[in-house]
Amino acid sequence: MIRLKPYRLEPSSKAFLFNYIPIRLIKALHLNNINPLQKTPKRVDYSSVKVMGILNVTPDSFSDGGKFSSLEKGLKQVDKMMADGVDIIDIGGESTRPGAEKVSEKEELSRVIPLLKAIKSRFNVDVSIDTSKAIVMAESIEHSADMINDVRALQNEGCINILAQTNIPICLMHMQGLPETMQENPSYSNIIEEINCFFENRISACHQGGINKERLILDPGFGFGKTIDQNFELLAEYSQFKRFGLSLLSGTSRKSMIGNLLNRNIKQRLAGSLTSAIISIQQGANIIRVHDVQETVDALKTLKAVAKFQ
Ligand code: 9MG
Repeated sequence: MIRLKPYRLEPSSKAFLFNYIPIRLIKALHLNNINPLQKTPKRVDYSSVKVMGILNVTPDSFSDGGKFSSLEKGLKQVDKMMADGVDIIDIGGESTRPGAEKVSEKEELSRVIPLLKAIKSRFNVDVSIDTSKAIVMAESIEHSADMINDVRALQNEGCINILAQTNIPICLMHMQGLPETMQENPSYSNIIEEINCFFENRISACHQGGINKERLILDPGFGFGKTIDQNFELLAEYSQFKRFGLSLLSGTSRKSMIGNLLNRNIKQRLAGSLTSAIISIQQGANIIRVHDVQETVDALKTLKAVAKFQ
C-alpha cells in the first residue's frame, strides 16, 4: 500500500486527503463518484419527491392512444391515479410527440379547461397544465391550475408576462428544435453544458420578466431533440442539472429511449421506466412524470424504506 508523506494540514483540505488516503482508494472513490471528504454519502431527500401522473387529452396521445379524450374517461383516470398515490396531475391538450401536428388555441382550450374545472371541483389534488400557449396558461390559472409545465420553456410570446402576474411553480423544459423536426438530427458538442447554458438563459429571461428563480423547476427534456445515447448520457449525468439549486423534473416514462433500447412496445416499458425514474431520483429529481403511478409510488416507498437505515 503506497502512503504519501504526511504534512500538517487541515483535515478538511484536499491535500490532507491525498496525503493520508492510499492512491488506490482515491481512484476507487472517484470511479464511484464518491467524495471522500464527505463524512457520510450525500443523502437523497426521498420525502420531498413528488409523483406527477400524465393525463393526455389529445386524440393521438402517444401511449394511451387517446383512451382518455373524453371528460368522463379523464375523471376516471384521475380517480385511479389518486387511489394509486399521485401528487400532481399533468394535463396536456397538445401532443408533443415527434412529428405531431399543431393544435389551435381554441382546440387546446376546449380539451384542457373543462377537464381542469371538473377535476378541481371533484378532487383535492394539484393540477399542472402542460402547455406552451399564453392563452391556455392564463385560462388555466383562472381555473385554479397549480403549476405550468412548458416544454418550450416560456419562449412563446406572452408566456412570461402572464406568469409574472401569478406565483405558481413553472417547469422549464429543454428541447433542441421543435416537435415537428426535433428527432431528425439531434447534435451537441457537449450536451450537459449546452442544456445548462439553455437553463441559464431561460432563468435569466424569466428573472428579467418578473418571475422569481425560486418558482422554476428545470427539466432536461428526455426525448426532445436527443438521440438514444444522448438520453442515456443525460440520465447518467442528471445530477449536473442541480447546479442552479432548483428543483428538477424527470420524464422518461414509456419513452422511445426505453422502447428502442429494449426493443419493447409501449405496453412493455414499465421496467425501463421505473429503472430510469429511480436513477434520476437518486441523482436529485424532485418530480417524476409518469404513466404508471402505482408502480412508481411503490418504487419510491421502497427507496424510502432503505433510506431510513442509511
Ligand atoms: C409534456 N411532456 C412530455 N414529456 C415531457 C417531459 O419529459 N418533461 C416535461 N416537463 N413535460 C413533458
